[in-house]
Amino acid sequence: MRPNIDADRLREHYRLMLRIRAFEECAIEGAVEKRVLGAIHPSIGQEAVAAGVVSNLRRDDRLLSTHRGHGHTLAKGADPRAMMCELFGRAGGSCGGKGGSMHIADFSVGMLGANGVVSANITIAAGAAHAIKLAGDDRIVACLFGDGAINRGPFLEGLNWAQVFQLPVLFVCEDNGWAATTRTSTMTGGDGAAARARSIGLPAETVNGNDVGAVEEVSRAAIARVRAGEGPMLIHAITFRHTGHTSADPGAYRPAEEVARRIAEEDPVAATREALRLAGVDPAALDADLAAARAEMGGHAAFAAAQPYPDADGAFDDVQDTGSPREMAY
Ligand SMILES: Cc1ncc(C[n+]2csc(CCOP(=O)(O)OP(=O)(O)O)c2C)c(N)n1
Repeated sequence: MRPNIDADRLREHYRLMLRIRAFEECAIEGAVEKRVLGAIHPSIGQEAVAAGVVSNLRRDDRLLSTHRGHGHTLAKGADPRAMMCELFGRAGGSCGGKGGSMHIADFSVGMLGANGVVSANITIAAGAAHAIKLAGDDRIVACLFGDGAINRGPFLEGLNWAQVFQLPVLFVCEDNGWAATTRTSTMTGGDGAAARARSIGLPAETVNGNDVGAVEEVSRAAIARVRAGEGPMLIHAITFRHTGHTSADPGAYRPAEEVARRIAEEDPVAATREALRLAGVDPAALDADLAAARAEMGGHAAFAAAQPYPDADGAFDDVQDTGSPREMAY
């Protein structure tokens, strides 16, 4: 852990990472009980990226996330109770219970959407950043995506557009080494995300994505630069997800000994706890943080499970209406 961060700030990150992990553990329990339907993509092991990048954004900054976006969304300040209701498909959910895990948006905190279409959030981020540039204020956009996303077209299109128009957007490649069941290095030419960004003129930095202090240091500098109008940047954060691709995926395609070793050596929550202990924080207080996170998220899950499903009359509210093809033909 880098010594760039004081114990109070590190404790804030620790608590946020515990809350993210507890949220997902409760969501997984809900999925096992078949009360959360649809895929849950846990970000367990990747919490330091959410904490180190997203918690340094302003509330009015914009955020675009992926199919693995609970941590990013919580770090942006979205209401965890509404998020849990959304996962449970209940009234009171962030999107009225009609979106689920992969489609959470909460415009009140600048969270423009999780996205199940790999890489699509990158071009949306460029569009949102262009809107901010036209508005002429100093908000910025942060867009997080996986390493698999860099092998799709919108990565080049979005980064190129942002670079050409010098847009206020911070791209963050959250590199867990896998794209679903495929080891990403086996399908990626060249040196990957940072090299590709630099090839079109975007400054890029690679960072240990399991070290929340390191992520914070790099992202604070990047956010300041982007906010100052100096154009887009990319952060390549190397991390590791503990679970298979979804909560229903045992991940049998990954070598068990590699998974066990990386969890033992790289878990950001354990590393942060150890850094706090070395800084003199009483381990009992750190245990209390964990208990508080679990109690909070368990309470939200119990609340969500007791809520009614959305009213059928509202099924067509808040959906795009382009008219029926029959009407348009006449
Ligand atoms: C356009 C598109 N193609 C394929 C998929 C199926 N799919 C879902 S997640 C995923 C892998 C994404 O890998 P990565 O971007 O590295 O994110 P990770 O799941 O590792 O966090 C794929 C191929 C999809 N959702 N969208």
